[in-house]
Amino acid sequence: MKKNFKRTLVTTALPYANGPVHIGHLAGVYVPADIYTRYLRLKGEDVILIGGSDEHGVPITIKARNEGVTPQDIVDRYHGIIKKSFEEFGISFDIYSRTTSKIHHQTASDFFRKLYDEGKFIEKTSAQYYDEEAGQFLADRYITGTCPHCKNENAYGDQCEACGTSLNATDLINPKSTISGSVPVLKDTKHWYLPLDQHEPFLREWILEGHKEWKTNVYGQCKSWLDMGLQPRAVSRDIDWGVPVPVEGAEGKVLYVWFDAPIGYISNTKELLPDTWELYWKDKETKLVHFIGKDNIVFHCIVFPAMLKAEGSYILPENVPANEFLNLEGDKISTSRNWAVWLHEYLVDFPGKQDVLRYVLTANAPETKDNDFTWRDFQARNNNELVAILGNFINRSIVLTHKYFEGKVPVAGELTEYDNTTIAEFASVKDEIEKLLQNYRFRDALKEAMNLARIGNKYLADTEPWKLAKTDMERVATIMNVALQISANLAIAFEPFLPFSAAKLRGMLNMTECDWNRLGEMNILATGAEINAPELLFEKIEDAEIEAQIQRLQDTKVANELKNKKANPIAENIDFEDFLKLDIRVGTVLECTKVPKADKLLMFKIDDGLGGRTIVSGIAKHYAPEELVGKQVCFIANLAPRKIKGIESQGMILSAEDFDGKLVVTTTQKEVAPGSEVK
Ligand code: B3M
Ligand code: ZN
Repeated sequence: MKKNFKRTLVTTALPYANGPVHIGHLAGVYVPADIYTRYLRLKGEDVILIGGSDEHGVPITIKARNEGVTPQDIVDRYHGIIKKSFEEFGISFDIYSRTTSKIHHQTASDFFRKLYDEGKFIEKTSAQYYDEEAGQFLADRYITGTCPHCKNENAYGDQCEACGTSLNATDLINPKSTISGSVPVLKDTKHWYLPLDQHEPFLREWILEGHKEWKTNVYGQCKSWLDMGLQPRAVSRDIDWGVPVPVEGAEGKVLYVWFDAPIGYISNTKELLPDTWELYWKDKETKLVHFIGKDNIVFHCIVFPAMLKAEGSYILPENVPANEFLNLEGDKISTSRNWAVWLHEYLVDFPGKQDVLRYVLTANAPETKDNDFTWRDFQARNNNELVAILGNFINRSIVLTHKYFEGKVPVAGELTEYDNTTIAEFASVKDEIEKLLQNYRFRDALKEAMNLARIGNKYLADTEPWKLAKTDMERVATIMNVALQISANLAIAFEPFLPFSAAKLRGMLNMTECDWNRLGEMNILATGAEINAPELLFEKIEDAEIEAQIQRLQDTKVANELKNKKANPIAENIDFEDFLKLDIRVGTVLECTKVPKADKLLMFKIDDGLGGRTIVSGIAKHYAPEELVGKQVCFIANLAPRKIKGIESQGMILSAEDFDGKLVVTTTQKEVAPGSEVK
């Protein structure tokens, strides 16, 4: 049964402030949340959009350590970059704050303390790895060792990245601290646990019975967690970066990042609305919606609700419309492999095209399954949809209004049957979009909005006002009035999806207000009202721009492959006598030419200090002939001569072969006399 709510509180997952944000973040969480919030705002509802950076957790401390800076330096840097990216893409946060704020530390600390005082945690002592040299307990990520499953020697204490198995640090064979390199010892430590098992009956009832309407991917994940049985979860850690555990004797311990981060939603609301925040968090008539990615489902559907329930005064989420993942050109987006389209880089290459990315990411959103972003699809959707349909219709409507009616909305005469069917189609689409938006089906909602533009485009193509202009200006006036009213409708319908373009369009149409409730009406623009000069809403994206992006990804792939390549194993040992048999010399290249009909071969004339010799070498793919003239090279001088393409080659030039097959000729570190021996 659907409740009627008075207000809506929308939260978006707090991204870790240890790197910039990419298209996967935008597609999975921030664009859908923004569409939803903008839509409710347009309807005049009471809604706030809360965001912020997640600035605690072990990965941030590891990054800081690797760079030789403090965790605070890291989060200051990335919080700034992330916040700016969201602003640039029009994510309309009412607040975007951070979990290192004072108000958050206080809020999270108080939250913990209340549960602690009321006995809602259990305390357990367990043995954890401790680095005696560094004098600190080690988070699982700080321990490496051999994976018991695949024998990878560089497995982390929480996971082996080679075979994907998740591990406990105590599973590792030969554990080593990454801080000091020493062998860690086990030492007892006390922690607080949230007894999720005790909350299980409630969670089962609340989710499995009470929220059957949740997206199937979300509901399914919850069900499988619940069916496996919940265990108590530690909510504190032995590290020095985070919110200190507010209990005497807990020095050196902080709240586990997944305990404090969701409380960040509350802290940020408090920061935004110091006097009225409780209305959004504690009033049953508030609808709380968490937008997240699928890897965060358990925390938002099970752990955080259990925390809120245990606290007692908070409402629980009404929905958690988590998305699946967006892939990039067929591969999983990965920060460590730099396989991503970073938002701040996109804006350098495509300035002013925020809406294009918003459009493509929504049209192709990973709502029900993982989806793929490809640059070709990006180009096609821009050129064939935004430019050819939406942009084209708007441009024609405004250009023709200027051409025939001096830029003023003309008076409509009698409507034909065709006009009426067009208008009717229009009116029905509005309900459809609303239903979809309310059910978090943003890609279908966008399709419907685009359908409005299609209807408009078809209307002009069918009625051909430019032909009637010679004979029937009254009819032309009616057509243009309808076309302009459709344009005004589009300015409303696209506002949640493409806020920059919608604002530009409203500017052209001189619309001062934008009210979702008027969507479908055909008298939004008053007759006689001025229309401004047309501006292009979208422009064609050329092949070369797309090819440059694809090339960049290709380069990333090659670079990654090189990074992963290891040197070949060393060949069998040889005797010193065998080595002495080789006569290696240095010579100066006098001439170098291509060998005809052999695309790999170069012919060298070498000054070997003994009257000169000819050597043929297979490095034409790696050097232009003139590049090597005058340079010194090392060569094997006593290799039996052999004929290559009819030329007698008297020796062999030595080259190093890089992991990607690239050949680089060897030379000496300083110039030496031609004929010098290499020993
Ligand atoms: N920072 C994980 C993530 O960025 C985590 C989300 C917190 S939401 C409270 O995927
Ligand atoms: Zn493994």
